[in-house]
Amino acid sequence: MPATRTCGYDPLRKGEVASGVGAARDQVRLVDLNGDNRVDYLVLGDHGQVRAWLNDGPAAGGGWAWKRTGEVASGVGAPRDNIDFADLDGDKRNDYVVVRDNGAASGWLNDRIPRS
Ligand SMILES: [Ca+2]
Ligand SMILES: [Ca+2]
Repeated sequence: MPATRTCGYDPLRKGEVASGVGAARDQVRLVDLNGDNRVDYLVLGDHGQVRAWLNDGPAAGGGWAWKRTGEVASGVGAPRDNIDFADLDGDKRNDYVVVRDNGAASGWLNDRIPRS
């Protein structure tokens, strides 16, 4: 039986792309950190610290390949809920952004994470 389509999307033949690392859903972000056009898997801590797994694409033996990089941001004193990611300088690497409760935003450029 063919897999069900959803609004024009075909289901991935690879199925699950990440099995998780023990973090809760509200800690996980999918963001392209290294500018290779593949979203990477991020886990944010309570104080805005970020651990990352870079997306290496489909694995040869099935499933998806992720390269653990460890902590890529130690946080800047803002809670997880205030952290966002956006490419501020146009280099295709998403940068670290804190959006405060009054709507003001501050950014930290991402210039250390190598492309795969
Ligand atoms: Ca990436
Ligand atoms: Ca950037």
